[in-house]
Amino acid sequence: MAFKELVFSGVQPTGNLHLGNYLGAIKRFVELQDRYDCIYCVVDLHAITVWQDPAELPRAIREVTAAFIACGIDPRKHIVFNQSQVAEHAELAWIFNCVARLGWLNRMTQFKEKAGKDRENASVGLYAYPTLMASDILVYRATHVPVGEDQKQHLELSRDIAQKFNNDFAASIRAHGFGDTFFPLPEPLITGEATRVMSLRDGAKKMSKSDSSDQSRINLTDDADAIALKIRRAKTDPHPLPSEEKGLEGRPEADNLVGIYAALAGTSRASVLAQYGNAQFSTFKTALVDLAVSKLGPIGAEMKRLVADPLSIDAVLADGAGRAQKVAHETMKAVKDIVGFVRA
Ligand code: AQP
Repeated sequence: MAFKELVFSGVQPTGNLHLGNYLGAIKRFVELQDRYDCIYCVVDLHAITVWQDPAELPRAIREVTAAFIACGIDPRKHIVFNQSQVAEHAELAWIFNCVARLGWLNRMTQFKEKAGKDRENASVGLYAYPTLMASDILVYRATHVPVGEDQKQHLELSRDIAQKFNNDFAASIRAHGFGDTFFPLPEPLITGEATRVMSLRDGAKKMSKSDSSDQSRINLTDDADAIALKIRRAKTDPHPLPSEEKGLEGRPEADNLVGIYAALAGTSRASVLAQYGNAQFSTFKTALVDLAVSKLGPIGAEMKRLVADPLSIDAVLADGAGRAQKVAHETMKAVKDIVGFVRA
């Protein structure tokens, strides 16, 4: 069956939105708006899989919404909302909990990383995170999902869940007139030069909101001085930049900074190296500071302006949630029929 092309993606309101979230996800969301209908979600149900202070969470939800808008997402043409306002996400997630297999979830590396050694003390929600993510996407029967590299495994699981639901319920799907398949197999969109931005302090670690060192990441709300300081202090190696991409192999910090430059400038690593090959890091970092400040400065300023008016942000979220809920509700009616529930 041919599905209408639709983009869905989400960002957790867990504080400290950073350059990785921007280059790996939000910047890509903006670019896709011209080609697709898009639904962009502040995934607050995902956020509480680890402890969130109830006094802080509303601010974090509004800050991600502000980031979406400040980066250029148009909430009138597309849909922007927070997940907890559309109950169908959690409803479909339960059904997917009964479709997904324990063995599949046991393979998820993000759970292993986040639960760490204290696995027994991790929330059930953290373990079941990927089934909720599948439901976020599939409750809209979305076909394309822009994400950073770290979400690839979860996307593959979403495809497995969609496939198993389609297979398990094939007869019922046909009997209810939905053709041969009910859910599309959503395609990950993981492209560009910054699909995995690394920590500025350690080229082997992903740049992350939860890293205890603020020096490891550039926050979208950092001012010019903070951006400059963090880039100047970023870990490097003693050699000048290579003039070809091959020369970045085995040099994770150099590769990271060149990738960040390329993604911010909208160009490729190769063309950055054509310009800065053989340059010392001091020269390259000065150019990177100028570029980062010119691209991120206006975003940070606009985010601050938007979060100062929480009522306007809440109105955007309420409007988006209303429109999202209409689509999600239709999907859930069909899913209930397919599964065999009795409904009014
Ligand atoms: N370092 C990164 N490079 C490229 N893309 C990234 N993303 C996250 N980190 C990087 C992408 O940003 C989107 C939103 O991510 P998220 O906030 O929902 O959760 P996450 O992937 O768990 O991000 P963090 O920053 O690492 O958060 P914490 O520390 O809370 O776990 C996703 O598309 C993600 O791929």
